[in-house]
Amino acid sequence: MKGMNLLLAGLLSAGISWCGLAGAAMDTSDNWDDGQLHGWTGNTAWTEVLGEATGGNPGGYLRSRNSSATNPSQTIGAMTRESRYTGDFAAAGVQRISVDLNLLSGQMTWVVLRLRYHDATFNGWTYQLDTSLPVGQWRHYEVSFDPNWTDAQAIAAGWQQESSTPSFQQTLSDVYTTEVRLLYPASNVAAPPQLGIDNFRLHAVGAGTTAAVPVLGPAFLAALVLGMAFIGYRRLRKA
Ligand SMILES: [Ca+2]
Repeated sequence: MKGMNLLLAGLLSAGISWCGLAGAAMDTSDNWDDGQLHGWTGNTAWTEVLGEATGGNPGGYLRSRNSSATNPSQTIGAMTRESRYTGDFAAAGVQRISVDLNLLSGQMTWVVLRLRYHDATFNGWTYQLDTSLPVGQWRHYEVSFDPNWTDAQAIAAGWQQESSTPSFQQTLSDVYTTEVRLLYPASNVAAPPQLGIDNFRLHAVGAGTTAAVPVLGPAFLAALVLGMAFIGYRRLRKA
């Protein structure tokens, strides 16, 4: 029983470490080098994302495309509702977002970064990343901002407010989805484009550091839990 308590204590302390890391101001990112989606989905009901193991910038990447023959929104893209990409950006110290994009095929009208507010009843704020991507080439984008900006400051910096969306500051205090959205022209409906996405990153500033912090992936966290469990087991053997 004592041994079991030690084992539980090991697992519990691993859990506490995990929570502590998740709560700190730190970067989060995906490079999709393992070909997995990591919680990203198509940006609408008519799109899907695929994890590609090669062809990224470098390694794996996320491929977005239409999932059905008809797509009334004429957009493709990817979004995430993962807690590490949503919630209170001011509290998390998020002040920059970067991403690599590649128009794999087809044509485009524009591609934006979109941060939606609170839940599905609201829209969000968008930032236009580009209106013309070269086909088959990776291009890097960085967007810096202050989550506490007034609307006037956000608009002056290039952000646009959609309908049914509160202020920039309120939106960034409760982000529902983080999204990359590409609109394509009506002339492209018969042969819709595909978009490659790689190295998506939220840069957090906080705890007195502006340096990028390595992202702790599921494998690291699993190893951490296993390690703590092993320590608990060793204590059990010695007890
Ligand atoms: Ca990659």
